[in-house]
Amino acid sequence: MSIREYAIAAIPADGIGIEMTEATIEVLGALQQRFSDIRLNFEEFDWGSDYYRKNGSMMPADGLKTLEPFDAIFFGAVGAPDVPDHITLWGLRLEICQGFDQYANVRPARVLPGISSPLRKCGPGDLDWVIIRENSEGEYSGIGGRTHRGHPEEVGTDVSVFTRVGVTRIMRYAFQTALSRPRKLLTVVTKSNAQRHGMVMWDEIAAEVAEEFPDVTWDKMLVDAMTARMTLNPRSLDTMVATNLHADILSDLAGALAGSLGVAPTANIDPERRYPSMFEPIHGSAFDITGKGIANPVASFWTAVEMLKHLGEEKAADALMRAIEQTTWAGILTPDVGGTAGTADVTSAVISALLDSKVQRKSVG
Ligand code: GGG
Repeated sequence: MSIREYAIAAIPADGIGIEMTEATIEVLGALQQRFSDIRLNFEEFDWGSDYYRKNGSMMPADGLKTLEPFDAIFFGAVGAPDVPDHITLWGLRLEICQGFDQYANVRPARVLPGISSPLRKCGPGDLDWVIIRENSEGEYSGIGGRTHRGHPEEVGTDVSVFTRVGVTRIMRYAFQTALSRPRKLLTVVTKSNAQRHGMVMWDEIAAEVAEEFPDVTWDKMLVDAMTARMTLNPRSLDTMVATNLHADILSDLAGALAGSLGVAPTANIDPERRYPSMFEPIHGSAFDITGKGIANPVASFWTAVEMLKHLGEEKAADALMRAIEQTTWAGILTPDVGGTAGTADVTSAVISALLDSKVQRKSVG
């Protein structure tokens, strides 16, 4: 039997990110018992807010160089009550996403079996979306500044930068994603009524790229109207593409409508595979519940599914997703999705489902 080995850099970082990453590595250990031809070699890095308090930066200056040889990066969460959010975000997560040009941020959202959406009459199958977030520019270009600090005439600017290269490549990725899904449906989200330069360019580039994908049905929405459509008519949507900021906001809404941010995964992808891609749950560090043993590990486990798919391990990815669905379907749920189970209960249940081949054969939902 030939063994496929992968080097994975784990960066648990802050708050519940640490507990979630630990639980995920445990589950991936069980996965390797079941799929003995896969070996995931984790190396853990202690970067994050604690590292910042000791060293004055969220990661070492040569952090990207250290990460570059890995096959993938598994990330927990960033954010700490005593460190400004822009320092934690820019110093670690964005440093990696932008440094490795992970320009496609893929955010699936689905109502899992056994989990209730806050929307009336919205069960599994009624909300099954993929949000593609442009992940390298736009509102997160980092360009801007402040002047006359503390004076009445103080000015603060954040400049959104949209490039033809950046928009075209994310648009192609989004059309490709839509094409790969059964409904072949894409909604392009902008705010081109108010933002009359970069967003109008988005609309134009969407129309150009659409010509390359005649089998994809697509439409356009303004981001404000999109929030209403997601809430009132979830079945009308499938794949969506939006700017860095718009998609960040829409995907929090998507996670909540699917039951909880505790079940929402994400993948920061370099589609050209020049650099390692990074996988993380959408949720942040959740300091209010850190250390209480009640955080929902499903987002992190589903994130591992996305990582396995990216590594080409489709069979293992499917097996893990089925084990997660078997667990939610059985009602083993943390409090954020209406249950009384703890992180450890959900973790053990997913491991049992993974290792029980009878469960694997049963279809769920
Ligand atoms: N695991 C995701 C995470 O830690 N996110 C922290 C955060 O503040 N993200 C904001 C953003 O990516 O725009």
